[in-house]
Amino acid sequence: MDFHVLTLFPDMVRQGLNTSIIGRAIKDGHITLNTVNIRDFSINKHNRVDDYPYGGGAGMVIQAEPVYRAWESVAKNSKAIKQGKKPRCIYLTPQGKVFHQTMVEEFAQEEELIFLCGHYEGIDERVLEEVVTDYVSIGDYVLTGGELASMVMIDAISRFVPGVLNNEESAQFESMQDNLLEYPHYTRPESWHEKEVPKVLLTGDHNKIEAWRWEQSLIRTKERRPDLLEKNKSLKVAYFSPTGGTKKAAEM
Ligand code: 6GU
Repeated sequence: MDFHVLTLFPDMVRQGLNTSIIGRAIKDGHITLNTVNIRDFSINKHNRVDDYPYGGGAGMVIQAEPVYRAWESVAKNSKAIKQGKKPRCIYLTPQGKVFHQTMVEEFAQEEELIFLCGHYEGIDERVLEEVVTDYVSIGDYVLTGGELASMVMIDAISRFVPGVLNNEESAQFESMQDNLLEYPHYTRPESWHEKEVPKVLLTGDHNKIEAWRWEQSLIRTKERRPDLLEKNKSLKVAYFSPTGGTKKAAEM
């Protein structure tokens, strides 16, 4: 998977993704990360890329042409363009569709994604109309720019790229898969601050342990994210217990 990020702050994106699992995935070649500095495509002798908004008001607006040229520098080499299609280009904005796990898996099917990060008051609407295919928000709050949001998306999408997670990391997949939260985890010591590890986890009975974890997932979801169960209710989702029973979201 090839990620391209069009941004005024390429260092922020590179440094943020250079560490841990995603850093390893880049080093191992499972994903590529190409940051493009929009400022390198300035059409102004002082290297400016923003200007005052028509109609007045606070803040500055990023001009269409530098963004277009930055996009073009990536798009012209994309597989999509060679096939006569528009490359998938995601504009990070609180006005977008709210990002969730289903979108993660959908984007993970692409060979190449372009992320466009805005700053200041925004980007001239006309270039957005020409290059953007998807408007995405990472939640209902406002960030100072799209960089952190693009990093969030790249992290979540990369987990679905073959080779990025090792076996142990992949085993951690169940959470969110069925719109359920993960069960609680414990490691040594058996007793800590007079709190004991749940006895069932010490039995070595894997059926019992799986059943307990499944139940904990349901309880935890009901307590912390009842909205997820509500969503499943309307989707008529049934949970299949590892020991053969089922529970419908509607019965929770
Ligand atoms: Cl994607 N961008 C910005 N600038 N702010 C946000 C956001 C994105 N998602 C939530 N807030």
